[in-house]
Amino acid sequence: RKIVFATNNAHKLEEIRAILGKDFQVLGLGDIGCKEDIPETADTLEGNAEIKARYVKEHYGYDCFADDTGLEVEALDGAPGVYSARYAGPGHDSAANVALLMKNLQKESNRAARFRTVIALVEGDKATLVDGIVKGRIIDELRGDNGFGYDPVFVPDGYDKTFAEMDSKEKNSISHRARATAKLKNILVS
Ligand code: ITT
Repeated sequence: RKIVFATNNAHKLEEIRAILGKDFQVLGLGDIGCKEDIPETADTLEGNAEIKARYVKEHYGYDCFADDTGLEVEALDGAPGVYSARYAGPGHDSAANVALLMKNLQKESNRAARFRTVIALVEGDKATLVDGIVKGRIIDELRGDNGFGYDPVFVPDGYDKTFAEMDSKEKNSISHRARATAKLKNILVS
């Protein structure tokens, strides 16, 4: 089955393709000729995921799903959360976001955090939302070269290594995105 995933993030696309498996042909925004940035104007993951998916349906006509993901840090009252992609400000990359997070947690002993992914599936004019959470902690150094974004500083509960120290198969078996995608898959096959 063919389905469009409304993302500009190549890492997310790769992860979702691996998690959904070979029964699905997942097209990215580039594959449908969508080159513009979709404005993410909501202040919740749910809102932004739905905006992205509905935008594609409206402008390109495809049933589609979108992922909005945030890192929620307890000691920072849930920040960076929905603002995870632009924590260090517009135009800054992931390295700057991670550096700012390290700085803001420097003297903090409570390192608890969680990743949360919300996926919005738009079929016709109906939107369905599912989410996936993985709990863990933020360490005070960067470890590992795999993954992307905040992966080098996030250690999931029950593990001693960061997501960036895991191979993609291991991350994709326990991650926030894997959990949300499992729920998506159930909907798509039912
Ligand atoms: P799209 O909106 O095009 O899907 P994006 O990268 O802008 O891509 P988000 O708005 O969901 O995605 O931003 C999420 C931020 O959190 C972004 O900075 C990512 O680097 C980071 N992030 C998302 N998923 C992650 C993961 O599995 N591991 C580590 N960091 C992640």
